[in-house]
Amino acid sequence: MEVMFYSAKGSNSAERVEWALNYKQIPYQRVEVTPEAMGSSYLKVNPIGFVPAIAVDGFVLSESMAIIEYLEECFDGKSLLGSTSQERANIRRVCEYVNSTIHSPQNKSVLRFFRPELDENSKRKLRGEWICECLEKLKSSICIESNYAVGQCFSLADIFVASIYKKALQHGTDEIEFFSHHLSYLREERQIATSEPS
Ligand SMILES: N[C@@H](CCC(=O)N[C@@H](CS)C(=O)NCC(=O)O)C(=O)O
Repeated sequence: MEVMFYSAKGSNSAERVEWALNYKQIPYQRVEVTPEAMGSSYLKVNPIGFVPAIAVDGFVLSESMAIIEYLEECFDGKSLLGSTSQERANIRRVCEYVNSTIHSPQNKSVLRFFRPELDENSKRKLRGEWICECLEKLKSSICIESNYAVGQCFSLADIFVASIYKKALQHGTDEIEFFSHHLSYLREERQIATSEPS
């Protein structure tokens, strides 16, 4: 199957999909969407104008969670969604929290809409603080059975949590020991480390 992967520099949601593609060893062609294309030519791919999107043999799909669930169904390779119904539900719980509650409010366009008075530095600071405040609340319900976020295996929950934590650090926040430890743990395992987008 031919997979086109539409991404943009610094996109946290696209990083999740790229990590999943790499981990599952699915070959793909990466298309870099420029800021100019995002509001013009790229709208033919995703009319909402957000990355990521993929096209699999011409079937176009956006939304990182939907994309990764589709990859899980259509491609062989290691599962990222656990092995029992409870594990899958728990993984989706964590991903949903990261995707909806943490990521969405700190999206550039959202802040531009709600807080147009803020300069770029203030927005960056606010974004980092929001991510950290939410991550603090997540701590008590992940990494319970092992150092992985859910259960005893690497999953999509690890990808979502590690990626959003890295975004907080990029915004200049102080490290949170719990999440730095989680990230280091993932990076100790070769297949996970090599699949993490740089
Ligand atoms: N829920 C979407 C979120 C996608 C999203 O927010 N993408 C960001 C980059 S991480 C974007 O394209 N933002 C453009 C903008 O805010 O104008 C997903 O999971 O794919």
